[in-house]
Amino acid sequence: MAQTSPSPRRPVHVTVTGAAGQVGYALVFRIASGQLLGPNTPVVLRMLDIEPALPALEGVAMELQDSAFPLLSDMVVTADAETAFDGAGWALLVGAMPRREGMERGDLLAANGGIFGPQGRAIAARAASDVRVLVVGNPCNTNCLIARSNAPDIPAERWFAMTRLDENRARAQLAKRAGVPVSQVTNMAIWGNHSATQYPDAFNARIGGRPVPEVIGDQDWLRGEFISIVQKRGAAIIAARKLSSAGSAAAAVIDSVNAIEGGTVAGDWTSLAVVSHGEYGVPEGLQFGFPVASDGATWTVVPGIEHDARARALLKVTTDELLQEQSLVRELITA
Ligand code: NAX
Repeated sequence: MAQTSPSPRRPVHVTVTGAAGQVGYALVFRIASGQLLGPNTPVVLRMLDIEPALPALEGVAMELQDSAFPLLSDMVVTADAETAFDGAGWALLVGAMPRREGMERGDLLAANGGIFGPQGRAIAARAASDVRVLVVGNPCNTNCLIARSNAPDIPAERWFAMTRLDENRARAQLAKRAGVPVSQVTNMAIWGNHSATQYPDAFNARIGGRPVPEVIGDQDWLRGEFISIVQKRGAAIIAARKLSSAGSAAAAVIDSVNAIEGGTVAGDWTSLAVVSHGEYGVPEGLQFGFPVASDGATWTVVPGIEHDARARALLKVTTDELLQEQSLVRELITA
């Protein structure tokens, strides 16, 4: 009897903005090879960048073609946001306005608001009805808040900003200090803003199932140098590479989407900045880095994590920074 092969799955459209940039370059090959959505899901890559970057982006598309990825069913290269988000099941918002010399924080936020507000509206107008959005471009928490508020018909639960790179950096530092493989480090949460005020919480993390402070006895290091290394790791990469993190950022995008779609391991969590519903006293509506557990269909902020007075003070610093960012872009937030 002739064997019938299973009908091929319909491709998922994945939009990457800023696709001609360095994170984009590291990311699109991983998406096309199946690492974002798995080995059975074909993808259509929809790559957006600004007009002057399109020739370079065409070159990236040529390289993707030359890679002959079996799962890459089509590509779109465009400078038009509505075209880019057409039918998107995942929107990975990487492109952003970088901080230029002499630019005030408010100017940077406003310039990015000019990108993320229209992109939010374009996603609402054109993306698939089940679209999910991960914002990477900085300042990613507030950019995500702006985009989300410009797409009020898309449930707030579908919007994420990336704190997973910080988590991965933290896990790697703890593993190195304890002399164990990084896979032994679990329950590592990044709280708050993806910025130098973030709180990487080693006190609730685990190594081989044991609380980190039991394994790494040096509490001063956990409270001091560890936090500072993680908070400043992005700057250390720039100092060494003269370019910001790109390969590790792309890896963290893959990890973030895999955790959301594939679920987190029971008892563990992933770090994601998600909409606050007031958990842990964080003001409602902020896009705040929390420990998140996912079953692949829905996610929740992990409840019941204890913080001592020092941790609470650090959480207040990062919360205040996000509130300040929010107040600087108040007029760009429409809902
Ligand atoms: P690049 O400057 O290499 O690339 C950015 C790309 O975005 C450029 O090709 C640019 O033309 C494009 N772009 C600018 N405005 C755009 C618009 N309106 N629509 C579409 N594309 C637009 O930066 P790269 O190193 O790739 O970093 C990208 C963003 O990720 C930056 O904002 C960076 O700060 C942020 N990062 C965030 C991380 C996180 O953990 N959340 C880590 C990695 C990264 O530093």
